Amino acid sequence: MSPEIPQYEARIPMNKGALALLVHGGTENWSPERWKRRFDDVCRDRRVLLLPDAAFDPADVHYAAVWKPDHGELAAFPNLRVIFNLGAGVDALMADSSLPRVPLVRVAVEDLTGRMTEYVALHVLMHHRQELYLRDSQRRKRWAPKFQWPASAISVGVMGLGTLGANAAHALRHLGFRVSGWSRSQRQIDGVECFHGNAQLDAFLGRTNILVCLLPLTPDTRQILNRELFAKLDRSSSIGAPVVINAGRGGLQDEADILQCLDDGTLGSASLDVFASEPLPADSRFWTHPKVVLTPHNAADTDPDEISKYVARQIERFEAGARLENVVDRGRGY
Ligand code: NDP
Ligand code: OXD
Repeated sequence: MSPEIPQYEARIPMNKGALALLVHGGTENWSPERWKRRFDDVCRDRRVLLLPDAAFDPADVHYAAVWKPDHGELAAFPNLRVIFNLGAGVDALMADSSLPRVPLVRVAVEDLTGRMTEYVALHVLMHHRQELYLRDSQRRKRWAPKFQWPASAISVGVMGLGTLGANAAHALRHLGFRVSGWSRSQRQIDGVECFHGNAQLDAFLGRTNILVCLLPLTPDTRQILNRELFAKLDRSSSIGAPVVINAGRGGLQDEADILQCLDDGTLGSASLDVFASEPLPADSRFWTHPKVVLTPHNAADTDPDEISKYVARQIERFEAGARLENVVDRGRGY
């Protein structure tokens, strides 16, 4: 946590400040009414205000649970104590220069972590087991098996060894892959070769055949997935041209570079869950590119049941004087 943001002491006695819900998503999972029902269930002795419709006094709001609120929306609450982001990534909030200087808590729960690990395992295995080739063969009614190498012949490199990356790295290790990881600060994970910082990035890339990106989007990581980086990946394994899997944020990738690198063979294939512009525009080449496996930003869905309980528990702890968990360090941006 950056020094200028106080880790508030609970003030006792404390009246039950209201919880404002600001959810702008649009997809089924982000239905504001669904979130409101969940929060009503788990915050029974507290007013849960679904904005923008609720009639309320902004001064009553002590907590806000949000997903992609409009810039300036949170600044309207003079007595706000904690902001709870309803997802793991806080890049949308960090882009709001009027964001109140109160603790910002992000999601880090087993449910979300497990879902992301499923996505990573699925997509690493898909490329490793040559599924693009096999599905194409099936469509063409072509019985043409190819040599299949073992997992131990492939090095998977995970960029970002936080809550999600570390868990995915463990699972890949159990599947038999050689696994390495890259983070900002030094990490130690059993069975995973850990690299950190810009000085060790090239060494990490040079031993990676399948690159999995689970970084947060910050000024330091924007467009880090670009041609220069792809050219440093190892092409000498059985899989041949390296593979990129990005489930972090679209802003982490240079999309023109990815398309060109797939076309000229710098990359063999890619799985992309996130894009610079979402929903992905209908005229994007990613939709139909034969080397791309595309998913609509649902690698790890946020489950309203789990996350509303997580937020309610954190509020209880906070009001009992305990420290909040998973507070974003605004200096680092994640
Ligand atoms: P964490 O904050 O737990 O981990 C982030 C990791 O990235 C840390 O290991 C951190 O290093 C590393 N990192 C950050 N900046 C740098 C840098 N400049 N250089 C090297 N390493 C860096 O995040 P989570 O694992 O919980 O989530 C990661 C991201 O996944 C989220 O920010 C979000 O964007 C995305 N996400 C996507 C979802 C989807 O459905 N597609 C769902 C959920 C999340 P260090 O360990 O040293 O701090
Ligand atoms: C998240 C997401 O950040 O769903 O949690 O993208």
